[in-house]
Formats: sequence, structure tokens, C-alpha cells
Amino acid sequence: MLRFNATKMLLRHMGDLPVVANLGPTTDELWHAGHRDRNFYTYGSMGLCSSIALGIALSTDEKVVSLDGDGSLLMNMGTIGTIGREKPGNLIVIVWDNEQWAQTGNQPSHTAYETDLEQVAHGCGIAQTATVDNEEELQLVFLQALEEDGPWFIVAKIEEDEYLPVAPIEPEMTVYRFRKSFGA
Ligand SMILES: Cc1ncc(C[n+]2csc(CCOP(=O)(O)OP(=O)(O)O)c2C)c(N)n1
Ligand SMILES: [Mg+2]
Repeated sequence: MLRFNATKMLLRHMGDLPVVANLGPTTDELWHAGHRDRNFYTYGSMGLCSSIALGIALSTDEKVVSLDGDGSLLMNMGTIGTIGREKPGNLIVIVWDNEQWAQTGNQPSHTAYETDLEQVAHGCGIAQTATVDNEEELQLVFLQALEEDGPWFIVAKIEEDEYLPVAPIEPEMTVYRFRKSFGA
């Protein structure tokens, strides 16, 4: 599965829901798939994607989608425990798992070895989990996650592709646009 194609598919089902994107190509591909006020791009903030999404989920009744990365989540694995503790029913975490820290030189991450992030989520008390390796399965579980209470934790196994051009993101504008979209 390719992250860009899968991102476009998710956006087609997402309507106006807020989405937080991991730094680097995940953010770039979200921007290219469809720039919108409710995209929160986390340039530079490695490891904080799902933490930010958790905070947003706790402050709104809308579903909130986190598009995280295996390497980033591994660096801040405590956030999975916090999600399991707080259990926001409206949070959907999708981990793009290419089993590597791709953008810094394709170093294999722990998920290329024994670490199974779905089992970690389960062990942290998150009941709604899945691991998928193709777009059809991801679509099915995502549609279910949009309908049913979570928190959801979905590991999406992906292959690396050519990178798209870096998106013209300005962090201050991201915060301004995003907050304004909630009426703040
Ligand atoms: C605190 C911190 N450490 C290291 C980096 C450098 N860095 C940026 S992205 C990245 C790898 C991210 O891996 P992953 O989340 O799996 O995304 P992928 O590159 O595979 O798309 C690293 C190590 C950083 N930005 N911040
Ligand atoms: Mg990765």
C-alpha cells in the first residue's frame, strides 16, 4: 500500500473532520492529497502527532484522525498509554508503518524486528485495533472507525514511494487556520 493513495482514499471519507499529520512526507502527501483548514501539519515535531490529536479529541465531540509514523510513535510510545488511559471515543490513530525512519535515511525501525504496535496498543487498554496491509482493508476498518466508538488504533503497513515536493507549510498559519476552523 502506498501512503499517498491511501491518504487520498481516507480524505474522500473524512468530510470536514480534523486530521493531524506526522512530520515530513506524511504531511507533504496530506497537503498534496487535499490542503484544507482542518489539516494540522506537524513540521519538525517528531513524536507529537498522536499527542496533539489526543488533546484535540479531548476538546471536541468530532472524530479526530491522527496520521502518525512508526518511527515517531516509537520515540514517544508513552502517548499510546495515555490514549489507553483517557480512552477518547472519538480518536482514530492510523500509523503509517513502513518499518523504518525513512526520511532520515531508511534506517529499519523496531517494527521491522519484534515490536508489534497493535499489541502495544492492546496492552495499553485500547480495544479497537487492527493491522492492515492494503487499501481495501484500511478503507473497511476506517469506515467502521468513523461509525463506532474508539479510541481506534490502526497499523497500516506501507511501502515507501518517491517523495512528492515539500509542501509550503508555515506553522503559524497552520495553527491560525486550524483554530479558526473550530470557531476560535
Ligand atoms: C526529536 C527529533 N529527533 C529526530 C528528528 C529527526 N527525524 C525527523 S523525521 C525522523 C524519522 C521519522 O520516522 P517515521 O515517523 O517512521 O516517518 P517516516 O520517515 O518513516 O515517514 C527523524 C528521526 C526530529 N525531527 N526530531
Ligand atoms: Mg516510518
